[in-house]
Parts: sequence; structure tokens; C-alpha cells
Amino acid sequence: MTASTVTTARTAATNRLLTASIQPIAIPLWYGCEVPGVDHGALVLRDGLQLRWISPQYSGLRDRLRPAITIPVVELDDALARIDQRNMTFKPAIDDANAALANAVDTAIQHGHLALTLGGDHAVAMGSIGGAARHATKLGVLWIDTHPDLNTPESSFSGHIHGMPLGTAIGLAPESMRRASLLAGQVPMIQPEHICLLGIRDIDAGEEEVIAKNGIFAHTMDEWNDEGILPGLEAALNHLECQGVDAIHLSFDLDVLDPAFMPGTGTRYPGGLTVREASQVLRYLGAWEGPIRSMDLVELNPTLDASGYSTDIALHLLATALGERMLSRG
Ligand SMILES: [Mn+2]
Repeated sequence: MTASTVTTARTAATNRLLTASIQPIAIPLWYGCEVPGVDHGALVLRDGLQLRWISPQYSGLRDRLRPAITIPVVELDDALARIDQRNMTFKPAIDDANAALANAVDTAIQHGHLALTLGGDHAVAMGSIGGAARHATKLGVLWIDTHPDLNTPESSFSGHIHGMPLGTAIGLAPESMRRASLLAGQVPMIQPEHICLLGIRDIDAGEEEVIAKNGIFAHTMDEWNDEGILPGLEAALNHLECQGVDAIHLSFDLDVLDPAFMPGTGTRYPGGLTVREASQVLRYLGAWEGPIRSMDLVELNPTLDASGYSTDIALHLLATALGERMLSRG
């Protein structure tokens, strides 16, 4: 099966992954996962992408790459003393950063760029989805992650805000996550039926309930594996098309990879994607004709993998998503 069999009617909408100018937006946020180091991941991805395409063979990719924007994140002197208190202490700092991120994503999309958010932890998806949703009537979200991130401050066991971005985006916490909930200008930012979850395998009971109650499209990693990586991906994309979404945000959490390939991330869980499978998914998405306008790559924590292997893989997958191939023939 090829990408062209998936889409027939949506040729007018543009997939920006392989063709648009690329606007990297680094957001060195770690307050959502409460594990320092993932902030460094944002800067490593930002700078690594720039360096990677210096050689002449990559001039086409380099020409698409715009100077990166870096979203300021307030440095709290006592941050390390505040972690794991389950008291939402980092919420104001996260809200401030996401407000700036949403504006940057909004502007990038408006100018026709691919809005590329480089985390940072997954709490940044509140900002990126908020910004992307401002430019869509029905924003679809393709969420490739070990975690559904459908928690709220009320349901979360850990209290870590990086487990709450989708819960916030579908309006489950209009009061307790008030500022974040309003990032798209309306609550909710997106409808649950416009979300596809792929690769989930570390799922809280409350999240399972939200998935069931709202009929959210969800393939666990085992289901995705049994169905086949490309057929499962096609099913998700067909679901988004059938829902009539007019723009798509891709949110890729590196912890969806198997920890054997991606030890440098904070919440590891066995049985994830191989590097080749992740590459296959990203290359398929690039060839697809649906309206992907924005993307997140999140949760790289280089300090958890001093070998540099995780960073290499993250950059390899990022470059693959943006069109880098092993040979120019594809
Ligand atoms: Mn995750």
C-alpha cells in the first residue's frame, strides 16, 4: 500500500513536512516532567539540526531551515526543591512559556512554515496545539507516545504537568488548567474525536476511562504491532480524514521508542518502536498528502544518556521527518 492510496480528496491541502520552510521553535522546559535535563534536549535538537545540514549534499534541506526561535523559560532558583510536591507549583512558569510558544507556532503557521516545536517535555504540547488550533476549524492531532497524556490536576497520580496536555486540550480541566485551556482562544482547543493515539502502553486508569467515554481513536503499542505499523498508521490517518479535519498537528514523544534505542528520556517503558519502525512512520507521514502543518518532538533528555546515542537517534529521526534520506533517490 502506498501513501497515495490513503488520500484522494485532500490534495489541495498541503503537507508541510517535506516542502515548507521549517521554523524550529525550541522550548527548554523541564518543569512539566520535573526531571532536569530535558530542557537541554531542546537546545541540542535546535543546534544539532543546524549543524547536521552544513555539508553541501544537504543544501536543499538547509535552505528550508529558518533561524531557530527559542522560547524563554523562567529559571526558578529553588526549582529542584519544588519537584515531586504534587502541588502544581510549576504551573505559572509552564503557562508563561506556553503562551509564548502558542504565539510562535501561530505566527509560523500563518507564514506558511512548518511550525516545529522542539521540547522540552510534553507539557509544551499545550502551547503548540493551542497555536495550531487557532488556524484550523477542526485541528486533528496525531499523538505518537507511550502515554495518552489525558490527565488533569485532579486525576494525575504524579502531579506532573507533562501528563496533562491532551486532557487540557480537550477541555477536561477548564478551571484547574485555566490559562492553558484558553491558549487556542476557545475551550476546548480540540475535539476528542479529532485525536489519534498511537503506541500508548503506560496508561492510567483515569486515562483509559477518558479514552472509552469519548471514543478516542487509540491503538496501544501491542495493537499497533499486531495490526502492522503502516496499516495502523493508515487507519489513524483515515480516521482523521473521515472526521474532516482541516489541519493536523503531529506530536511525537521520543519515549514511544523502545528504551533499548532511546534510554535518554525520562519515562521509559518496555516494548516500544524500533528506530526503523519510527523512521518508517515518519517517512510515510512525509509522503502522505494530508494537511500536516506543525510538529512536536519532545522528551529527549541527553543527560540521561551520556553516550550521546539517544541524541543521535533523535536527530536522525527529526531529520528523517523533515525529508533527509539515506540516498537522494529516497
Ligand atoms: Mn510520553
